[in-house]
Amino acid sequence: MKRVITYGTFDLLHYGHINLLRRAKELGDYLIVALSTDEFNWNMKQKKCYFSYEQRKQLLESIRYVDLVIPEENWEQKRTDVHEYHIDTFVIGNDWEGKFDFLKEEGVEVVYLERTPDISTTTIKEDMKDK
Ligand code: C2G
Repeated sequence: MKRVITYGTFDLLHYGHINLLRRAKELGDYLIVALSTDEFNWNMKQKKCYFSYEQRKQLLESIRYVDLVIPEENWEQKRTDVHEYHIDTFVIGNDWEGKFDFLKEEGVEVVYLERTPDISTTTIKEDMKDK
C-alpha cells in the first residue's frame, strides 16, 4: 500500500486542484491531503480564504482521489507527518519546485507536478469582480 501526501489551501476548488489530486493519487494507493487551516493561511500565507477550513475539508473529502484530510497548521509539520502517516511519496505542484527536497532525508520520494495553466483561485476572484 503506497501512501502519498500533499499539502495545500484548495480554496474555491477548481480543475487545477483536481488535476493535481488525480495525478497525486496515480502515484500510489492512498492519498492524504494536509489542508491549510484558516489560521495557517492567514498568519503564514497571507491568504484570506472564501471557504472556511471545514467547508474546504468537506469539498476535498467528496473527491474520489482523496482518502484522508488532515489539518496543515505550520510549515514544519511535514517532517513529522511523513513518519506519523507512513508516507512513501510527497507530491506538490512545481510552483514549489525544490522547496521540499529536505523530505528525501526522511526517506520520502519527493515529486513536483506541472501546474495546470491559466487557472488559480486568485484568477477566479479577479474575474468574478469584473462580472
Ligand atoms: N495547483 C496546480 N495548478 C493550479 C493551481 C494549483 O497544480 N492551476 C496545485 C498547487 O501547485 C498545489 C495544490 O494545487 O500543489 C494546491 O494549491 P494551493 O491551494 O494554492 O496550495 P498552496 O497555497 O500552494 O499551499 O505547505 C504547502 C502549502 O500549503 C501549499
